Amino acid sequence: MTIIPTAESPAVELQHFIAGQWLQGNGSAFTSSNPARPDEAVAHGLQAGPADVENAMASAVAAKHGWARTPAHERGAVLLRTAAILEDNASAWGRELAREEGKTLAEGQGEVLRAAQIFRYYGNDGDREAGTIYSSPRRGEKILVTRKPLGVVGVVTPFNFPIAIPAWKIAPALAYGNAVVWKPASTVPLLAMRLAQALETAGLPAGVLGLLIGPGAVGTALVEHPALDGLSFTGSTGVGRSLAAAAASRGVPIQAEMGGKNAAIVLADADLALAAEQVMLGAFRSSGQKCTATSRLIVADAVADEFLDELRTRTEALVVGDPTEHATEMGPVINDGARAAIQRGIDGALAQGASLLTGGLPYVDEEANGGYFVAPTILELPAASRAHVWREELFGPVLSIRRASSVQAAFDLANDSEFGLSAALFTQDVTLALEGMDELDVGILHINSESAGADPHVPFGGAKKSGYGPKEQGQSAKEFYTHTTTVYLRGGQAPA
Ligand code: UN1
Repeated sequence: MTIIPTAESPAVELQHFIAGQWLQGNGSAFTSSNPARPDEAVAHGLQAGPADVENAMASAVAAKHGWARTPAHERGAVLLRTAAILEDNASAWGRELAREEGKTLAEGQGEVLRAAQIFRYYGNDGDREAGTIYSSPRRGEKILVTRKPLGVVGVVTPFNFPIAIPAWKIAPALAYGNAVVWKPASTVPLLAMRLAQALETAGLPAGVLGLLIGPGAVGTALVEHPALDGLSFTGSTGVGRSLAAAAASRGVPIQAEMGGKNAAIVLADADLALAAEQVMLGAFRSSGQKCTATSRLIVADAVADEFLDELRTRTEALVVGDPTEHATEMGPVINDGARAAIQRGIDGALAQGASLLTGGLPYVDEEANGGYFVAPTILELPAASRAHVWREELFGPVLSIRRASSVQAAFDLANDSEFGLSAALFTQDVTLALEGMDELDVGILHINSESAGADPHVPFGGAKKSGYGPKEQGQSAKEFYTHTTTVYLRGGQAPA
């Protein structure tokens, strides 16, 4: 296929970063496109193939020892320079992110700055503790627990945070001395190339980072590679489980962040205006394409009608459109397959008796140029309904509602899911907030704020089937990307 770039935004040539060089791939031809204007190519070229995986792994193996022995402060300096480059380019790269992923300009720029913040956090980690020293039961001895990198880690990342999720895997992996081979989602190659470019410019030695843009087979080849020492994955539950099984069969440590079906719970005493604003942001920011997005709402009977009115009004005021326009508040979803799956979920719920508060129909706009738009949609499910939209992650701007007759019923409904990533609880009563902390089976709980969001210094990850293996970020990242050596240290002379 020949791609003719538009004059305004020429398509970029797909390149992979292997052994410190930018190379064409040896896989099949691929074009990524703007989800708001699918006829506009963003990047095109050859994907990575098996020989590229071999080369990236071989150069990572060759580089890992030198990087592991580089002082943590020097490694940190590379990450701090990367942070500065991300900050300098936040506006331009944020715009590219909006164009290739579909989130808004503000979210795109915010995400590049968030990646910078993550690199800055881990760049400063050389100053933090590097192990523990214990006393020994034996005279003349101390016991030290030191940390060492795993070696070569694979990083497999999704489309929905093209630079922040890679940052929160790659920054700690590098900070703690690992070499990284990274396979981003092939729908967002441009931002992946930008991040690798930033690390290269910041002085990362050749081979310490490999970037392979390609299909799922590249991730499978990574996890099956005999030289791989660890794997960090974020994406769908199905892929996460099969990578986890492959990693386990080889004894390779894995962290897998997978789906969510996150509930917002609005209790009768909540500040309804605050709750409506936060639920709207949690459900529809980034078109609901976050594993932490609010996709279920449980509202106390006593305030349900008033709350839903408020929520509908705010939702209908959202400006949906081309994400590269400043006024836009919600863009498209990533591709046609995603849009079709979301539409099937909505249609299925309606067929099972759900009522539509707003949205639902395929989004039609003269200006939309065939973009993958879905209207922000709110569905109220009949009592006791466990429709597909209630159980399964649709990864789109769809919120399903059920009413609860008591606080306990609300918590039970929130826990009625195989997933347990995050939840948002709205109440002004500290007793009920404490109750929610005990009752809600989630890895992340927001009390009076939306269900999405993460910070680099605290653990991120889910309970139940949302996560597998150690959590991400903060101290958990250090624990995942290193192993410990327990050292029994005595002096070198025989006692007199
Ligand atoms: C956020 O809530 O800001 O894939 C981050 C995801 C999550 C990241 C969420 N791993 O959506």
